[in-house]
Formats: sequence, structure tokens, C-alpha cells
Amino acid sequence: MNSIDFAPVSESQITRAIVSEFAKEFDKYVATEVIIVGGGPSGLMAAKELASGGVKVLIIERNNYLGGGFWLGGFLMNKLTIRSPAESVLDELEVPYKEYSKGLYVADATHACSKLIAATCDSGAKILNMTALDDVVLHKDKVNGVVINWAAVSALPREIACADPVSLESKLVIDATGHDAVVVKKLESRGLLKTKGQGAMWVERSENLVVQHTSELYPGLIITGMAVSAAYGLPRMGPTFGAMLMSGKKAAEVAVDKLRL
Ligand code: 48H
Repeated sequence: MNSIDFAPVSESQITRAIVSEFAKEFDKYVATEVIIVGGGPSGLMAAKELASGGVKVLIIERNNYLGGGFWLGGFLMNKLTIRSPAESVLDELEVPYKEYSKGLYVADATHACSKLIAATCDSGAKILNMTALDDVVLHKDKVNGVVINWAAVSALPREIACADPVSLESKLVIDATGHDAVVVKKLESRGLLKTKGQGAMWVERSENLVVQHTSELYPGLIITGMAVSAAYGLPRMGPTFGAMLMSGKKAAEVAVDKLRL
């Protein structure tokens, strides 16, 4: 390849393309059916399932990248483990894996995470990255949306960035923020519910319990992934991800049932 002639486009055209397309899409999602806070494995899975079923869904993610803890297994080693029967999700996503021992599967974390992100984008779910949850919208004891700000603004001390956030309305919000259970904590800080804090490690019990407790914790607020452990004081499972994926699927089912009511 000697040379390529790229299309003659000016600097201002590039800026306009970004501004106008972003603004158009943002406008469409100012009011939506489901907002998922957190783009880790549970949030991505919930978003993929909902959007593939035709639900209008937006993910809010404070980092510029999606995937949360799904890029690594544990201890900075990028092999994931999944316990049976959750390898079915790896099959769905076409992620190669091998059986390490009976019912325990290992996959490349980077491969699994990339495929999950791609499948979520392909499903039609929309993503606002570099966006942090600031608060919830609460109408008559029901969560009705989220208050957001740019993550960079949220990271600054108040006295430097006294920039007000904006609100997005939704019929349902899903807390998929992992160990911090950030949305749940906004309700707890107002005395509307009480969390137990995450329990100690007990792999054997943890994953079944997380999926079992994935539910609507407060009117309008569904919880998934490690946010479930934090809310209910369930044992943790360490670096194995089957329950995160299955909990995301269950959160989507709970949301669809609620939307139908
Ligand atoms: C916007 C936010 C905010 C905010 C956080 O931690 P995650 O990967 O969460 P899960 O629950 O999908 O998966 C948990 C798993 O990764 C894990 O940690 C396991 C299995 N641990 C077991 C154990 O025993 O330790 O992803 C949460 C996402 C991240 O991308 C955050 O950046 C994002 O939520 N997030 N986004 N506004 N305020 N807080």
C-alpha cells in the first residue's frame, strides 16, 4: 500500500458530526425504559438480554471502558473461571473455554469480556461512558431514574467543580455497580432501606444465593451481580463469574415482568 486518499473533511465537520450525533442520541435516552448503572458482567448481560427483547435500555458507566472486573480472573491473572451451568453463556457468546475439572471451566478473560461487550452493543443497548451516578430520582417512594454527571466532574472536589448534574427518567433502574452497590446506598443514606454488607468467602453457597436474591429491592430498583451480595450480606465467591452472568439474565427477566405490569 503506497498511499491512501482519505475523504476531504474539515476539522469543524468532524466536531459537528460528534456534537450533533451525541446530542440526538442523548435526547432519545433522556427518558427510557431501563437504566443500568454499571457496565460490568452483570450489567452488560442484563442490558444485552433486555435490548435483544426490544426494551429501550441505557447503561451508565463511570469509566471510559466497559467490563468492570470481567477483564481479569483474580490476582491480576487474566483467566476467567465459570462454574457449570453458566458455561452456557460462554457458548451463547461463542467464547472458547476448556473444562479444567468437573463443572469448572476456564476462558481467556480478554476474549470473554470483549465478546460480552460486543454482544451488548450489537443488541442495541446504548452506553453513556465517563458518566457517574450522582443520585436517584425518587417519586412517591419509587425510583424513577438517575441523576448523573460526567465522571471527571464527579471526581473533582465540590469547591472546584460546582457543576450541577442532570437527570434521566426511566421506568426501572438496575444497580449493577458491583461491591459498592452505589444506587442502593443512595436509598440507604436516606433511611429507605438497610443493607447488610458483603459476607466472607464461601464459593459453594455464594453463587446460588446471588442469583436467588436478584430481585426488585425497592420499588423501581432491581439489583444484580455483587450489588446483590452487598445488599443482602451474602458470601462472596472470589474470581468466578457464572453468578454475575446468570444474575444479569435474571435481572432482565425481573425487569421485563415489571414492565409488563
Ligand atoms: C457509574 C459505576 C459507578 C457509578 C461503579 O464490579 P463489576 O464488575 O460488577 P459486577 O457485579 O457486574 O461483577 C462483579 C465482579 O466483577 C466481581 O467483582 C466479583 C465476582 N467479585 C467476587 C468477590 O468475591 O470479590 O462492575 C461494576 C461497574 C464497573 O464498571 C464500575 O466502573 C461501575 O460499575 N460503577 N458506574 N456510576 N457511581 N460505580
